[in-house]
Amino acid sequence: MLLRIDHVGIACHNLEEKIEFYESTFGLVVVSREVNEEQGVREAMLHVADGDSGASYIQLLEPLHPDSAVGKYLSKRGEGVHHIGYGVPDVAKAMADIGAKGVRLIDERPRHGSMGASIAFLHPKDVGGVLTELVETSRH
Ligand code: MC0
Repeated sequence: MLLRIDHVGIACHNLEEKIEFYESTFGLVVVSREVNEEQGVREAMLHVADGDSGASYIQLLEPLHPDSAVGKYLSKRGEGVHHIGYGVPDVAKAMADIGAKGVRLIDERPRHGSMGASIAFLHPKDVGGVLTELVETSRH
């Protein structure tokens, strides 16, 4: 069902500062920057590696406002890993399959994600404290 780790989402206070850190420390390259009003974030995708089932990224997330998902996370927990995004072949099917196992779906239907992906979140309380995102993408 899961193809790869598509991305690890990292919450931060200052996107530009964190991009510079990841570029200078790890040599990563930004391949996309977006503002996602629906999700309340400004984000950047930094390419890490390519695999047979697609690429993997670090996603840096800065909140657009304090009462957004990432804003609340930052005020409660500070900067750090916010979620893991797994690549799936068919997000609607993965939602149905995983939801049938009793895991709460945060999204009723797939939403728009980074770089044209179709995404859906699973509740962290049902995944051992890990906010989990399903990601369907045609990008490789
Ligand atoms: C909250 N909790 C988390 C968490 N966020 N646990 C693990 N990881 C996280 N990221 C925990 C809190 O500590 C709290 O636990 C409980 O969940 C309720 O949290 P809350 O602060 O009261 O907040 P809620 O309930 O209003 O919302 C939490 C929820 C929300 C996960 C439902 O953040 C959500 O819908 N997230 C999905 C959307 C999202 O995160 N979007 C931003 C990334 P305690 O034990 O204290 O009760 S958008 C994105 O990433 C897109 C652009 C993409 O990838 O392409």
